[in-house]
Amino acid sequence: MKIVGADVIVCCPGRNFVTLKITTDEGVTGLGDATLNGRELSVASYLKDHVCPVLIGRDPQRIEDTWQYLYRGAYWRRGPVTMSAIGAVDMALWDIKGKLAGLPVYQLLGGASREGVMAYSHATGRDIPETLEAFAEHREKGFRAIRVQCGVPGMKSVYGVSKKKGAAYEPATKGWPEEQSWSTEKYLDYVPRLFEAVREKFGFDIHLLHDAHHRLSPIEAARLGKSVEDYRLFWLEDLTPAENQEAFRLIRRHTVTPIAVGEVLNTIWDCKNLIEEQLIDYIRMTVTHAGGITHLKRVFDFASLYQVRSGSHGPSDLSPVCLGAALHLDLAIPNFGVQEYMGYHEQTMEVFRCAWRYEDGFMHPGEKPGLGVEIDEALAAKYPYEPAFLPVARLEDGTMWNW
Ligand code: CS2
Ligand code: MG
Repeated sequence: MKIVGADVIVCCPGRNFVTLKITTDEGVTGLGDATLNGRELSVASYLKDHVCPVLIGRDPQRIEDTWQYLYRGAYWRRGPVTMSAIGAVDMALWDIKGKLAGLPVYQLLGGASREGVMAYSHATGRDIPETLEAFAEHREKGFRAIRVQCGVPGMKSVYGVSKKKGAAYEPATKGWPEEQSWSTEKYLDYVPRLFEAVREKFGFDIHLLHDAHHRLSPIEAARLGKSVEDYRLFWLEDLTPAENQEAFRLIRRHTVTPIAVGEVLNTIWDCKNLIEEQLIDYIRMTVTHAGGITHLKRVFDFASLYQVRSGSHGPSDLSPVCLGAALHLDLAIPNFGVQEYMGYHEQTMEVFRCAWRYEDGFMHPGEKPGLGVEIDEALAAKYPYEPAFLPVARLEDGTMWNW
């Protein structure tokens, strides 16, 4: 069997997505997500100009060999662009493998290890009352795990909070990077009150998550983790930038609040110390940005040795193909933790037809052979790419900060 086609589909049904479609000489096709928010065209070019040409003629069944060929063969290693391109190829080849076997991919990964995949959604508000309202709505939808993010008095905008009440949160803005101002002091003084209000109103039955989005120093992260221990969070995410994995030793010394890291990481090397020193409790890497199912399963298997569980990134800026692939992994691995599920724009769900489903707090990839997601290419063509950038953040004195 040979690969005869590898096409990159860039479209914008509600937001930009990059999808790779691989076609075999027997007419079997596979899809992979290659979306990197704010840098979509970089991955599209990496695929079109450097990867797709060398896929033609290869045996699509040789998934591991293709992964090693693309990882070692590039010479230049790691990074979100390279690993997203490899991730898309890997997803598409697993999709083909499943279709050839007539099995959903999770069956090829060892079968189901649970009945369903617990999902968490996003409850956001411009203030605490609005966030509590959103929390109640998500509880009504059956979510057993809900992330809370809310505006902070004295700050014009805060990560994770949409500008209009009830509007879906989309960080990327068309045209030019939005400059946002950040005050750690205002944030640290305020956010514990958010968790206190949620626990006071809704109790402790629902898992409570929060994303600090790389904003704190290690000692500030330790202080936050310690100050919210009574609210028993499921996790605090991205407390501090994780390039320096040792920074988490300091945080770990001061708090028992569980820690999640990883959505901006893309190889096992980026999280090896975090896992083997048990500095984190959940690894957030995602199928697209972490080199596909083949590599992410390697990361999760390594993490299982240290009782670190998965918590894959699943925002609306990763395509339904990525979510489908994530759900196959989530269902099969022994150390599953939780799956992020923000939901998608209506136009997105018209272009991508999915076998995966959400029901009463849990998700399932479905039983269709392969990944179970298809793309309507004619409809996708009606939504051309629209340049969009993620915001940048500055401290109130103008110092560049981590968005
Ligand atoms: C966030 C993401 O979902 C999350 O945990 O960190 O929404 C992140 O901000 C976006 O994926 C960036 O494109
Ligand atoms: Mg995050």
